[in-house]
Amino acid sequence: MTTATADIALIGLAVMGKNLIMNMNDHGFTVCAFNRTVSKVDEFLQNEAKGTNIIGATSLADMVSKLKRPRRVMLLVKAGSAVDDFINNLTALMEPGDIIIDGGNSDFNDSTRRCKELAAKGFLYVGTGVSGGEDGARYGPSLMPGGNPEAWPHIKDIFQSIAAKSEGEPCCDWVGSEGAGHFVKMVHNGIEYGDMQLISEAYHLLKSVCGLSNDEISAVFDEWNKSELESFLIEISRDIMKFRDTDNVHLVDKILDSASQKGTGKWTGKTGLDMGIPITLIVEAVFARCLSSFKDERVKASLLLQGPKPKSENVANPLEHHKKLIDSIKLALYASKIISYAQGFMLMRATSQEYGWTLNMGGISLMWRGGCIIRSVFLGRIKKAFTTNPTLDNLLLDDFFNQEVARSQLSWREVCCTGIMNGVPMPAFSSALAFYDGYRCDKLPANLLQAQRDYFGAHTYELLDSRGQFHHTNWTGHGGTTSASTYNV
Ligand code: 2AM
Repeated sequence: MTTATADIALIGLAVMGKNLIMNMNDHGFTVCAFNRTVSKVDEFLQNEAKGTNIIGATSLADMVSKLKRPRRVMLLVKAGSAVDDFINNLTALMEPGDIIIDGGNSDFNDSTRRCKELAAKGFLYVGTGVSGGEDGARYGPSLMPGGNPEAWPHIKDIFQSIAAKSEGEPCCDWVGSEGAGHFVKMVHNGIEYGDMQLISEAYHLLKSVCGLSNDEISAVFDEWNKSELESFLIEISRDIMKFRDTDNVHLVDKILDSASQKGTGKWTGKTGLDMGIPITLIVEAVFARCLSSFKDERVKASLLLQGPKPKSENVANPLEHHKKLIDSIKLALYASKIISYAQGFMLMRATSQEYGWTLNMGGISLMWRGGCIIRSVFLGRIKKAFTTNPTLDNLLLDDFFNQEVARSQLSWREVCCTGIMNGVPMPAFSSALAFYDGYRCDKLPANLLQAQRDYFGAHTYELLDSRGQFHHTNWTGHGGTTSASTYNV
């Protein structure tokens, strides 16, 4: 009979899975490795895992027999049916009280379903976001676990040990119930799309309007990385801008300007639409990638469609000459980033309320503070805002962020005008500003919208002084007085 010696089993020996196993091993846990293609277990044991305490399994039954109770099994396999198949096979071999963790990029709706299905059979399900790429998985990822809360005490030690640390605190805490972990990871990815788009728009302006060279842009990013914008994405952008290919030409200039996506930004956008939350910046970032993919059409259009073209004057020292504009671009990026996070947290708050997850907002900021792609100093500030006021309605209402936007906004407006007058597209900068102006507007033109809806579709309207009561007007003097209740526009 096999002795149960392993603390946890991990299924899925692709890059992320292998690195997480190595990380767990470094922290003193005995891990049993398994994979659909079983030959990869031996390969792993004979290579990366050689000389460690990692053990392997020859079948799922063998793997289960090697686990201490309650058994903990983590899946890092392709999202979708592979997860369901493994869950079905595992439940036939495991016992109630055992824990199944999905660390893949699963849709949070699937995780909610799995959590409920497994709870009905007595199993504890966890869906966890894992961020930080290969390096993060190996040396400290950001982990966002959610699901059945009864599982947390049994996995907390392993998870918090292997997670990245920020100021001594693990970038991992319990996120909330059901699919909350994968939901928070999805929003993280959406925000990542926004951050990347904002930096790209700054790059476009620095290059086209200020006429900076790649090395000069790298120097600007280096400066920004010593400020409130200090973050992993600014840091890598600095390094990318100065990176030269083997022929000494900047690699960035050779890369096709057509961005692809794996879908989590799109999922975030869809969830925003479903929940009625205006995450405009994330959605614009997704659409900017879509537009970029029309490369051939854009090249044709560039020859036909009229509009201003940025004039990059030939000045001796563009960094000095455009100092004021460069500083303004930085503030425009900063203010837009505040809007992006404010929108992301609005989505998390609304979804948390809708599903009764009680998401831990301060904890989420800390989980993103280190280990993941959007890690930044800025997230420390967000954590502070939620520590001061755990029920904060909107990040923009926090004193610090309110003042930061206030001090940045003139520059932000000037940058948007400059971009528009030079024909440089800035969907994220400008939609962030439109959101800000909309959010702080006590009277929007939606009264006219309601009147239009009532005029053509009898959809009714409320009056300023009698909210909650719905009225219909016969605007034309002909037509009926019956209001519409069967369809909506
Ligand atoms: P493989 O090595 O046998 O292909 C990432 O692709 C990981 O997910 C790999 O460990 C891969 O196993 C696993 N995987 C992908 N599709 C799978 C499926 N349909 N069933 C089981 N495992 C799968």
